[in-house]
Amino acid sequence: TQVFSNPLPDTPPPKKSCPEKSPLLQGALKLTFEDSLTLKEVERENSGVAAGQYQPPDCLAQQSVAILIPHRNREKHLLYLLHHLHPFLQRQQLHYGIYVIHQAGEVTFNRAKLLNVGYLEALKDYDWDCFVFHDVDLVPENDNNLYKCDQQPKHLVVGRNATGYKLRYKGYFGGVTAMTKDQFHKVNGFSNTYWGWGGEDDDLRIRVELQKMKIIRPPPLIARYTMVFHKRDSGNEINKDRMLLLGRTPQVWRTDGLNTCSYSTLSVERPLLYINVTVDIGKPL
Ligand code: UD2
Ligand code: MN
Repeated sequence: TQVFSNPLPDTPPPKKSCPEKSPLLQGALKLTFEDSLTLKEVERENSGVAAGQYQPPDCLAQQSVAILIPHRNREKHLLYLLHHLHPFLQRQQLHYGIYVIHQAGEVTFNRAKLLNVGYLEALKDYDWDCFVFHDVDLVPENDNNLYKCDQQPKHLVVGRNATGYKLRYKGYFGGVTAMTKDQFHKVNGFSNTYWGWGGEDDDLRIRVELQKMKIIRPPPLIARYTMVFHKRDSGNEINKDRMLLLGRTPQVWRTDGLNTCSYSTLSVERPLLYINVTVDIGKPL
């Protein structure tokens, strides 16, 4: 008789919290951009990911993080990003989900509105602690650049290859940023009114400052990215109204943002490595 046997042999022991600093981090990484890379290969490399989500196998992640990627017509960039980001986030011992928010149709691109949609849609899946707003073409070069949220909104791109790894200007808040659910909610998200290239990142900075929050950044040697080379996309022409819009932000932020983000979700697909939300976000007024 097995007097000392566990009465519930199938229940795994409760997991301990993951450590403050992951033992898996490697620091500076060697990035590769092979022309021949395929989605099948990236799927094979990431067998621990299911339906776009991952949990560390032996500890409880400190944060649950939704990565939101605005996208249209950049399939190759998405592949490179998935290839690098999955192992990067796994080494950080995060519970994460990767959302690709795909703008349907040919109307002018609207990065900021897509990110609002991503936030709203991701919260339908899970009560994420932290949101990382992520350009599809930026690949992090150092895994000490933690995709976790802090007490203040965080800007993760101090420098990138094309700009000599220097902050482009004081207050720059583009590329990759991390905000908690509450921080993003407090600023009413992004503006929905920036169609085409530029301005939407500065608008978010203004919203953050209006709430007396302060943008923080990791050290420059860590917050480094490679941007895959690209030209300006067609359908994302420079937004000539951006300066005008930026002047109005203090007056309009309460009535332009998450609370007025109207869209129709055309599909939500869950291939292995990401959640693909295809959305009709309408057109400029
Ligand atoms: C800068 C900012 C970016 C944003 C943009 C102005 C950096 C590193 N990035 O990027 O965050 O503020 O200026 O809007 O400073 N996209 C598509 N398909 C398109 C067009 C855009 O997927 O047809 C997405 C994609 O995720 C891309 C992002 O929008 O990375 C920003 O567009 P970009 O890469 O053309 O702009 P860029 O590099 O000047
Ligand atoms: Mn870019």
